[in-house]
Amino acid sequence: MIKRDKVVYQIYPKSFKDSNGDGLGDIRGMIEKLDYLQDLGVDYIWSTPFFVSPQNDNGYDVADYYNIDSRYGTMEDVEELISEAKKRNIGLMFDMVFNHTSTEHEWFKKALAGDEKYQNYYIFKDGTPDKVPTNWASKFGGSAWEYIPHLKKWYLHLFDKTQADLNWDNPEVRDELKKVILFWKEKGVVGYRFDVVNLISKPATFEDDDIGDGRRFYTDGPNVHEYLKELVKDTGMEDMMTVGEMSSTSLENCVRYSNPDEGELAMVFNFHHLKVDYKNGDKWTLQAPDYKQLKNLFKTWQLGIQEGNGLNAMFLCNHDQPRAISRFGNDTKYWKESAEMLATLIHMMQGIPYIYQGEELGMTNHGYTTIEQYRDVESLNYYKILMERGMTSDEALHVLNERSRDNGRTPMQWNSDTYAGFSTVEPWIPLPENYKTINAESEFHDETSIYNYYKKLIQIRKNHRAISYGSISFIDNEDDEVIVYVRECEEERIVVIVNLVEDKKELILHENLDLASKIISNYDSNEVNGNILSLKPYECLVIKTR
Ligand code: TEU
Repeated sequence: MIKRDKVVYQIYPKSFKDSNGDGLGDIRGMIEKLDYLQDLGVDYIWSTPFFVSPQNDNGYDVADYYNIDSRYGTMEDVEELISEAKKRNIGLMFDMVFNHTSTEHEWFKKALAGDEKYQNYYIFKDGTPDKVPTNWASKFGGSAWEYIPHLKKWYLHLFDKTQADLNWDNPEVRDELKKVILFWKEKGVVGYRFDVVNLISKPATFEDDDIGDGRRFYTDGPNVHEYLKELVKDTGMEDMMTVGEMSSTSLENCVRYSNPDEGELAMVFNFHHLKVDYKNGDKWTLQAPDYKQLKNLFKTWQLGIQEGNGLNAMFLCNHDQPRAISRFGNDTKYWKESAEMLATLIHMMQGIPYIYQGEELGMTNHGYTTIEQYRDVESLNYYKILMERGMTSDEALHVLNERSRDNGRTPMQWNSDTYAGFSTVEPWIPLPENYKTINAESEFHDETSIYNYYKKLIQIRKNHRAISYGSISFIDNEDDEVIVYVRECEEERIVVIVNLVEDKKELILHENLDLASKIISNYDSNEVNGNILSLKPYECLVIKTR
């Protein structure tokens, strides 16, 4: 059973710390910063992949699951990272990209060479270049199929064409992937994040999608639960720290994925709350965040997962998302208040909180102004697609500035030195200008910093059973932009009040709150007059009532 007083820190190695002066983050850089993470108080590190890869998708295009890409370091470095982290009571979770491999993987190369055994490791369809098997779209733009003339076959790639989808219906594929899990388990890895794992089970027949982009056919597919149960059982992962990235999933499926009685995963990431600023559900059509929808989604998923005895992985940032403070807060006028409000919202809810590197510092979006600054394959594809749809370059760059995954991939801001202390040379991706003021060194010893606020939140989770193990219920109020929820266990009851926006609010209280029992707030003083709580911009308040 997963201990629920734990917190996970996500590292994107390429942007975390460069130890050898090549402008790329690496594993030795991660080792250098373990003391920082120990001070923050996190219990696990989820590292995104550093396996052998051509880096078309920064490592999510794996060419060898058993070896370390030399850009990041060596196997000895990884073994040292695992052992040094363990000395600091930090467990390592590795990122398993099992929906697809790189087309540079030896399996795919053998398939291209005509080896039918390995062609059945992937999803190939006989055909002619003029007739694509289905009209499905790649999530990175364009068709989800690529034609191989010398084989007279198409292969499926839900992401980039250099990321070929694996055929999970083939037991040989499932056995290969179990061996990968066992290899890293033997090395001391204590958990796994499974990349888009709810996409692994494809339909028996492939047909056009006349109402969508094809995702309804392969998302939470026909055998996904069976395959997950088999993978977990055959590798003994039942009690490990496992989390599934569930793309476009449903609450019902997430209960099944994460209810311990099902024998699948320990917890799930869902993304519905990170689409409230997608107009008509389209990532590349901007709209202001719909806070009413955000509030309702958190309530629905918190209560639904609780009802089903599942477990949410709670997060607002990761390597695929813009920085939450720029997206949902105010990263200038209310930089500190909004960063701390968003952190409180997430960390006081039911589930396991995930901190993405730099989030604890209040790192913001990049503010790029030219396409040459971008690196992400998805962003570069959509720059072209948006202009093909009729946008000017400036209009497309404005959309990228809001939506690009590169917003979360700028180098970690360690100090105000040149290159932010991330590297001694120009990093692989440009830094935002604000690293001179937003950095770990300027916050580490400042008791009032965002960094030290995160430290307090992590300790609150460990010191208050109502937060780690308590139930959750929501107190409805008439304001769509104020969330009030209650965390409760036998020993204590804690009320969490969050003003999601910059407007001041007057909240009618349904009970007396004794500010002397305040646990934390992002403001030094809070104003209660009778049964009215006056909320300042982005004000949050966590208060014990029993
Ligand atoms: O992401 C899945 C995915 O769909 C994300 O790319 C995200 O939902 C999308 O960019 C939103 O537009 C996982 C990894 O986290 C991501 O980094 C990989 O690029 C992707 O899978 C393919 O492995």
